[in-house]
Amino acid sequence: MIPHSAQALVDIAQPVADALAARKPVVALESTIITHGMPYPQNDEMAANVEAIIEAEGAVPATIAVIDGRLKIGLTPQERTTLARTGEAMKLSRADLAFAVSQRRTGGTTVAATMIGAALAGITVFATGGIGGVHKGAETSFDISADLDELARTPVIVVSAGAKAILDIDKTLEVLESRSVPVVAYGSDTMPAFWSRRSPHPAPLRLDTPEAIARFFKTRGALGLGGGMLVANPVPAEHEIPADEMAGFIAAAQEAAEAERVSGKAVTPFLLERILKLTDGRSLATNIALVENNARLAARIAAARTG
Ligand code: PSU
Ligand code: MN
Repeated sequence: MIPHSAQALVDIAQPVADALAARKPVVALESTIITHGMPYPQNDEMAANVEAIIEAEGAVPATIAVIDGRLKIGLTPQERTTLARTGEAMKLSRADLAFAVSQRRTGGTTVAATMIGAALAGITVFATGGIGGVHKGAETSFDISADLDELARTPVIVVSAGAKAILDIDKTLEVLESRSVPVVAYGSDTMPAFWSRRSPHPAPLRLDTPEAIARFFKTRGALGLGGGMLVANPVPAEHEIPADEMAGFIAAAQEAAEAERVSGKAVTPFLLERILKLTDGRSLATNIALVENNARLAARIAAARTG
């Protein structure tokens, strides 16, 4: 499956290789959420729980990361815990994935870089929390995540809880539309906003079953349309923080980022950490619940693709 030129650089964990060879469902998972999205030990617990949920659904999890210059498709529990504890991991997107491999570095892969790893290995379904997108104030900062370009070019289904509410959701949807990325809300007419089930934005497309999502993706491939697609799965009601409650915390975090002139890759981790503090950890509990919810749906989509 792996292109010849990449074979010497990539390690596919045995359970993942076996599942791919037997055409069993596999779900890719990102690792920036582990290295830069949550504190230790919650990051490690979250990653272990998410893998267990995927296994309970009958699929094989493949957490993707770069460890000592090896592009890993699937981590052992020990590798995962080591990654969760290290304070020195890079945050890797398309621009720096090969840098980390060539310099024998260690890093968490963002949505963009995880899509690249998944596609190299032949994995087409990927679960995460929230994608990167167009930041508030992007008209002056130009801060637009490389995740959006990756969704346009790499054929992987990304299951998320929408765009993080720290982003400008309107502008994020506009860019996705310009880049011809399908955005499918799962069982909802409105776009979810990560910690909240609803946003004021109507969903571009809606589907209500994993089978329908799998069929949509297959049809895109059959028509030669290429590229990925974004599934937006609302957080379960019992874990949500309503948008009007989150708005104040997000605005405060945003102001702090501007005051401290945070820029580039540091913006998303800074905002997430600040919001965690402002909400007394409540945002983290919701973040964990929504990733678990996305893992479950992703496993069902992966099963529908192979079934
Ligand atoms: N959502 C989270 N936590 C995270 C991220 C998203 O709840 O850590 C990460 C993802 O890896 C995403 C990245 O791809 O943030 C986007 O970063 P940037 O905005 O710098 O592209
Ligand atoms: Mn950015």
